[in-house]
Amino acid sequence: MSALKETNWIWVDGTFKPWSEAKVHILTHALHYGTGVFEGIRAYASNGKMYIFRLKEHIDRLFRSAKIYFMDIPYAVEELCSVVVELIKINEIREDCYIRPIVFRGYGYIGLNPLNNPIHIAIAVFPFGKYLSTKGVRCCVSSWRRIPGYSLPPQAKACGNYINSVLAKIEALRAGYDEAILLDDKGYVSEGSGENIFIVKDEKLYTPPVYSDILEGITRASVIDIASNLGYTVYERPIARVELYTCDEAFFTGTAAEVTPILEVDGRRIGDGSEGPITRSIRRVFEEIVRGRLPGYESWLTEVSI
Ligand code: PPE
Repeated sequence: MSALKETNWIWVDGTFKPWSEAKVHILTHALHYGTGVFEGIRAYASNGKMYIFRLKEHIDRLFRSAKIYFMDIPYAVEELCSVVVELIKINEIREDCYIRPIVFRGYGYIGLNPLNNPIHIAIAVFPFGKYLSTKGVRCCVSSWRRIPGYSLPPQAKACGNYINSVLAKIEALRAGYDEAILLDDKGYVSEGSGENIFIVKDEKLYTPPVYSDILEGITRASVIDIASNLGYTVYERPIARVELYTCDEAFFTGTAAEVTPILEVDGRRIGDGSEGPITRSIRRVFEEIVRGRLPGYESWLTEVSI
């Protein structure tokens, strides 16, 4: 992820605050114990408008993540969706951007019982370009396993979960790779540090199931629909590590990563080492959809006039 590009306003607990005033206390519970949940959403500039991709689905997931940790969000889904639209407008965003809602336990009590600490909610919006190289990425299988659901539920997009991703990401970068692929506790492929993964074999798609301790990605769900609409069969089933070495194509999906080809895993080239044809066709359709250029997918987009 690139350096932050500042905008004017961040919404905090019901009011729009100047970017530089959106701050927390050092003894904020979430800072010490990871007791927050968040979302990552993209909006795309196209046709003189902004299109927010699957806004309601992301806000719904924020509520599900919060519920797991007994955090009551004192707003309705629709209210938060309206705040996101308003933020794009008042910040006069006219380029591709990223939207980061976060719900977290604040200041008041120290110690592991979070329940007495206030719940805060904030949403920031900022210009955002590519997350991973568009040409594709070289990956390694991480020595760190994906956190198992019996220790931390990976289906909650919780702040604390990401310290697992951070270890894997640092390891991959220091070893000269672009991204890490984490296995689940049984040794099956789980996901990237911040992306879901798909492989292609004999023109069929495979992606790890929820019980491989993945975050149930919204891009993943979208790509399953897109691939099916293109006539491909998609299987959700456990994927063995070596299938990464022998598949015809592989790619990551995620809000930040969008559809990113995987060119190499642990030194083995995937296919001929460049983006595969099925990955390319799915990626192109995805890129048309998010910019409001493909009829039939309007329900995935929230249009904002700018
Ligand atoms: N798995 C993980 C662990 C993950 O963090 C993400 C999103 C996904 C899968 C894909 O989910 P979805 O965005 O709903 O398709 N990661 C977000 C945060 C990345 C970051 O660096 O921060 C994202 O892509 O916005």
